[in-house]
Amino acid sequence: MVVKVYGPAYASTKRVIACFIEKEIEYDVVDIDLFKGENTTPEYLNLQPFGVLPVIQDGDYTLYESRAIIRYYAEKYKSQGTELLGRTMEERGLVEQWLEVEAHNFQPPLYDLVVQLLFDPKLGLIPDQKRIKEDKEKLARVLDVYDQRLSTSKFLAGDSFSLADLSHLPFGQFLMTGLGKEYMIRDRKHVSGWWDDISNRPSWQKVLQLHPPAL
Ligand SMILES: N[C@@H](CCC(=O)N[C@@H](CS)C(=O)NCC(=O)O)C(=O)O
Repeated sequence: MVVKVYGPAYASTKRVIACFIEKEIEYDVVDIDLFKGENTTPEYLNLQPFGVLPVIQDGDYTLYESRAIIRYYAEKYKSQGTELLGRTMEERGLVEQWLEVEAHNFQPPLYDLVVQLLFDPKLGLIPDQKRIKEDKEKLARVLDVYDQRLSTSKFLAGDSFSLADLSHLPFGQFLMTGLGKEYMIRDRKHVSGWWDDISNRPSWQKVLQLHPPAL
């Protein structure tokens, strides 16, 4: 059964697609254009009642929330493709810890920067400079913690690449390209080396090549 994934042009969906490629899971995409409101049609809301991307359909099984989806598939296909959940209970705990840090510390200020600096101007809205400054300060503090962690650990959860690292790719990519704030990564030696390791993986390069960003 080929899994259907909605909205490949958007960052949160790319988290899921990177996981599919690492786990060698076949998928088909359904394009959704947020700027045309295609996430607010009754058909889409029937699949994802909060109207955000992504959602997947696997036969008659429907699942939304990108991190729930990647956890589900990493567990379901544990022995296929790259092991992404850690090899021991302790590694699994660290994978979960850093997935939570990504969701609650890393992504929120970065998501807001993307909205303020990329989405809002496209909708004719004026970015809030005070919020942008606060977001950059918050993100800098988070990245300082990462730099410390990555000075003693090759990847966030230990010696091997895991969902914890993968989950940072879609929004980390905005720092490098869309937002032009690559200095936030490059000014931190260990974060910079880690970023090169994870973003040069064939899976992420394939995501970027197959699914160009909406903005
Ligand atoms: N927690 C959700 C968040 C998803 C999310 O924010 N998706 C964005 C695209 S990257 C979206 O659909 N935004 C449309 C909106 O907020 O109206 C997940 O990880 O699946």
